[in-house]
Amino acid sequence: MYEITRHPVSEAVRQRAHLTDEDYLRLYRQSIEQPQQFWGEQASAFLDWFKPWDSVCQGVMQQGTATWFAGGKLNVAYNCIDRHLSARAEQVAFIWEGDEPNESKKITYRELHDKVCRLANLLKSRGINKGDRVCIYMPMIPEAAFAMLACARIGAVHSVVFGGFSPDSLRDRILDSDCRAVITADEGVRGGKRIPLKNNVDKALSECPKVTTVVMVERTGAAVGFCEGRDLRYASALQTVPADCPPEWMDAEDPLFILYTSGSTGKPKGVLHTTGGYLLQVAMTHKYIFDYHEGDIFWCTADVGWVTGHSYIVYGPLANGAISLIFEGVPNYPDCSRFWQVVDKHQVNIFYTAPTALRALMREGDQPVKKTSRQSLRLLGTVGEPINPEAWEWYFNVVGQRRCPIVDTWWQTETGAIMIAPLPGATELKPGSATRPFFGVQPLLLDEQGKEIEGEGSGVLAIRASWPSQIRSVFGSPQRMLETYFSAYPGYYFTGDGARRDEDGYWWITGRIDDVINVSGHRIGTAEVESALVLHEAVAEAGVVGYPHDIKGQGIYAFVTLMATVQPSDALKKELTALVGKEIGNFSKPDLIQWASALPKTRSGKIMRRILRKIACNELETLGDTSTLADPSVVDGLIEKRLNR
Ligand code: 6R9
Repeated sequence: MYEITRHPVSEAVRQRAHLTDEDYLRLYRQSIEQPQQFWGEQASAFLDWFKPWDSVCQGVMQQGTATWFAGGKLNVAYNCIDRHLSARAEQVAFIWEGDEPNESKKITYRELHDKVCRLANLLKSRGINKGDRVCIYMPMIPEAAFAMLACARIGAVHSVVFGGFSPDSLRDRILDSDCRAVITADEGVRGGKRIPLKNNVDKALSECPKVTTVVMVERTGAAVGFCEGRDLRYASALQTVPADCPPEWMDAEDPLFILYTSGSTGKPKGVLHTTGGYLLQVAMTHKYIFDYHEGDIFWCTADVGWVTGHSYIVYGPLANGAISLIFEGVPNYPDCSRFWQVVDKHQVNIFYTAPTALRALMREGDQPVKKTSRQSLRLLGTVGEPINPEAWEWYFNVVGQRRCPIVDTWWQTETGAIMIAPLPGATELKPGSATRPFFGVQPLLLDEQGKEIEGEGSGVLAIRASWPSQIRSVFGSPQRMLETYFSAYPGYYFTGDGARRDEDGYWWITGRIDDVINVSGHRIGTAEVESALVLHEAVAEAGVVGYPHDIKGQGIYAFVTLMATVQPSDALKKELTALVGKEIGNFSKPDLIQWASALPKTRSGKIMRRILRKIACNELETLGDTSTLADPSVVDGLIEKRLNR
């Protein structure tokens, strides 16, 4: 067992922080005991409203009817841009650092306003109106954020699809949310490689007849297909529309965006977020958890294709008038000093990344870090998966020079904003623990029967009551939201994560307990990978599970049964790996493929993933009861040929 060292709040951090421990305890109590008053006050303090709300919070979470600030009118782009213009028109909103170290630029709030208004007008001129869906498939360039804000300005609902997704995945998402327009780039650039985004869009759109507009940013100038009448070149098209675009006043409960995420069953779900509650919670968590102060330079390394990029590159920081850094590249290009060189170059104060990146960099030793200064850093954050205490201590000691508190932030696409995390000026840190709940968040532990576990213990992590930025629906299927999140443990929101609460009431998230694998912070449903594998004519059946991986957190382990007439070969393994890449995206390719003469099944024919998981994790002592299997001898064969020992 790794000895956990406690890290008390240092005097310097406490002095500067917005909130002390007394503040936290007082405000947390108020947020639970008088939520209407608490959130009403916060909503007035953090956001500008065109019209006040009728009620702060109404409805019943577990029936899918919770609303926040209903009747209130506001606009997200107005709150993120226009209202800052009087005081900070010339202040930088975004710093962009390109893939190559010699490429960067700054965008002021005034420029941001101009770009967003023009793009909004361009979308309107193409018949995109309030409530219409727009797909954004972009590399990490400022135009990705402009596109999101332009949609928000006119009340269009954006659906950002991560640029690593394949044409087929892109097509499925465009069709599921019935998008009318796509905003993309000719190519993306990442780690010195090109990503053919426009070609992917063209492939996807061959089966999406309702998309009548494609706006293409020219990132590299590559020769790509161009469909007259449908496609527009971003830079020249923006010149044809006016720079003035009044914001559409939205109800607090009008949709803001859809973001697809993987679950244990079925195809990815379009998680729907709305306007007022979402913006409030991302703004508040950004200010208090990252202890953001005026003028601080904030860098979240996530991609805007994931929820972390939505909430902490774009919406949270801009709602607070912050300076937010957008990075196009990767941690190890041109070399593994890049993150820290960017920190020095732009004098970053707050840095937020994923444990998988830290583990990969840690393996390269301290030298690439130590050759940089990092004196500007004041606070560090992590998100996406559990952080092991060793990586935490390395982050703290080497990267942060023992000066910077680390905020380990637990949350999900469905929660919209951070739910469990320390407040830097208030919370004593324990490496590996996300510590305590944010205001208004009531986590609890349940046992397998759904009974609440009091005090110390381990179980299923659930949430008791609604919070402002919670998921409102699964796009197109409100019923699916109820089934996925509110039926497993009636009365509560079910997170899909396991957790432990320690003697101090601190929360330790132990990872997914459902059939979701977390690979380098990317959520992947085992069912999605299995569906991709069985598309191959040589494959009879596939069972996919996660196993511990030193760098990625979890790797993907596929057990594959071939058709009787097919001979296994390494060439076939390569084909299967490529097929998954093509069907979903390269980030979901299996790390290990084991040929299986058969899969362990119950007598009713269900694959026993529990047993596959034990074999993949090399945990043979705890294999459990195999007597209920249709053919228990199958297991011995799989154990004998297992690939992870
Ligand atoms: C924000 C984001 C959500 C899943 C979540 C959990 C894991 C996220 C974590 C963490 C331990 C943390 N997760 N943050 N596990 N400690 N600080 O990542 O959203 O992509 O939807 O993933 O990620 O398993 O359920 P999303």
